[in-house]
Order: sequence, then structure tokens, then C-alpha cells
Amino acid sequence: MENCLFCRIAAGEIESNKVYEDERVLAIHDINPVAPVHILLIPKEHISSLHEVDESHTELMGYVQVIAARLARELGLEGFRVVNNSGATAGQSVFHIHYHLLGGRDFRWPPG
Ligand code: IU
Repeated sequence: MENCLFCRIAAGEIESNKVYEDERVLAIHDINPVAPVHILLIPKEHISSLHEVDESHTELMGYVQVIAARLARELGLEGFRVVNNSGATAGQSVFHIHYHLLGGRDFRWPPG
């Protein structure tokens, strides 16, 4: 997707602070962290949001969680959150699917 920020980051056209990368997934530090650890897990395939996900994405979306768990272990996070905002009313601002891996502080429930 030509004008998609995360597609352009995944393609190396825009710089990012990478934490992890393989052929399917990119993980970068969020530029506006809301926790001591705030990493974005981004499948490289352009999917605009969880609204678009179907059975064909089962393996990819499962894999994203595997990477989230691996990073959380590597970073020694005791408690952490994996958050997906789907749609503008839920707080989504970049319309390329991604999960926030948040850790390093206490969290409240329910989220705001
Ligand atoms: P959201 O769930 O779509 O709102 O998450 C988008 C995130 O992307 C948000 O936390 C931003 O701080 C972050 N981000 C970024 O890391 N780099 C950027 O250039 C832009 C947004 I624009």
C-alpha cells in the first residue's frame, strides 16, 4: 500500500527503531510510548484492521502472538498487555493492523 505508514516502514522507506524483524512480522518501538516498554507488532502484509481478518490470516495472526510472547520473555516482562485498537472509535489511528506490546508498569482494568 503506497501511502501506508507501516507498509513504508516495513519496506525500509521510513526509518524506525526496530526491535525485531523477519519475513512476516516487524516489531518497532512506538514513537509515543505510553509505558516503559511500548512495542508495535506489525504484520508486513497490509491488513487495515482486525475488521478485515478472516480464516486466511489464522497462521499469521497466531504468529504475531508468538513473537509478542517471545519479546515479552526476552525483555523479562512480568505482566504485560497486548492491545489491538480496531477502528477509530476504539482508538485506531494507523490503519495497518498492529498490536501494542505494553509493559514495565502496572495497568488498570477496564482500559479507558
Ligand atoms: P493505534 O492503535 O492505531 O492508535 O496505534 C498507532 C501507534 O503508532 C500509536 O501508538 C503511535 O504512537 C504510533 N506511531 C509510531 O510509532 N510512529 C509513527 O510514525 C506514527 C505513529 I504517525
